[in-house]
Amino acid sequence: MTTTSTAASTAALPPTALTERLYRTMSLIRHFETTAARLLASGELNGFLHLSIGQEAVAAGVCETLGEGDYITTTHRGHGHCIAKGAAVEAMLAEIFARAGGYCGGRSGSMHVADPAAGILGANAIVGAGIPIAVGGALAAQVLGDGRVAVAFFGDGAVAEGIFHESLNLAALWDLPVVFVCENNSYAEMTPTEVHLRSTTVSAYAAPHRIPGETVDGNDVFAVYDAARRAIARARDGDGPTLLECRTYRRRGHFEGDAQRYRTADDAAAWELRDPLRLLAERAAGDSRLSARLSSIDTECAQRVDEATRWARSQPEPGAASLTDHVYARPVSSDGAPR
Ligand SMILES: Cc1ncc(C[n+]2csc(CCOP(=O)(O)OP(=O)(O)O)c2C)c(N)n1
Repeated sequence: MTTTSTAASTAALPPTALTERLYRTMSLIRHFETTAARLLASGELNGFLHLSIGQEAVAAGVCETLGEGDYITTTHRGHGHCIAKGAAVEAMLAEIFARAGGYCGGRSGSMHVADPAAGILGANAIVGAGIPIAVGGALAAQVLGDGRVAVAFFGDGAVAEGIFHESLNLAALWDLPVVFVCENNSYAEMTPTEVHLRSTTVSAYAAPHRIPGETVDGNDVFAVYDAARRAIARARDGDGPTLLECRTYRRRGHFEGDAQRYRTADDAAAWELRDPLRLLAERAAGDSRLSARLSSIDTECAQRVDEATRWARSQPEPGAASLTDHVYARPVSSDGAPR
């Protein structure tokens, strides 16, 4: 059973507290990523940055339906998913500053953040590789009967990987409590989705596994939230996995520095009008109190990221003495003693 709903919702706004929470999550992600981009451009940060600017509704809408103990896995473009799942922007920034106070002690950079305490089983730069880890989390939850569910976030590029299909097969066969969330941002690196996939929807891949598949407007945070809520409830009730495709658009390059010759100015302009924060703010425009709240939430998020940046910058580097910490294979001398 595959369904598609792409029209932006025109219904009345959901309760104010939910609207404000969803907006706050999206705004925090947006400020985090625009700040990271600025720091990279100024030369203060090193390494690669893959931003999800324009895609925040997927992270916010899905993670709003999860509890603290639930699991997620994500990709090289995972800042938003981690923040929405509860990662602190302070330790995230310290991580990409390569400081000891970061989530992985400054070793992971932007692409491999993990925080098992918050259920973040890891970002992963190998395309598709997070998907079976979420299936493993779901299997553990089923065996332990602890009521947790797992969400695998991945891009359309991962759908061309064998591991995506193996993971769906196993999860469907064993009715595992996992939701597969394809954040289809219209490109895999420089390749448009329609150039690397024959199917016109990713959700169609649910049918052979006899699980529900749904395509939603990934820029409408309420549409994402509603679909995710149904899928998570199904997983938690023991009814097995769902494949959810959220159609969205990557507004920045594949990585910061990408020349982006593969997109047209018209496409970029059209999607700018459908920016998820903008869409939500426009829907709130008729309610002056709510509009004012959203603006102050925006200011609070900007301030929090500014403070987090100052804190992260002040953290020490890991230090040479910790070089072999967390390294499992160590060099040994000819007599077997550690060197
Ligand atoms: C197994 C594997 N193959 C190729 C790559 C190189 N690569 C990095 S990102 C990427 C595209 C990923 O596209 P998608 O899954 O749609 O995610 P997006 O970047 O759009 O978020 C590719 C091919 C990789 N990291 N891992």
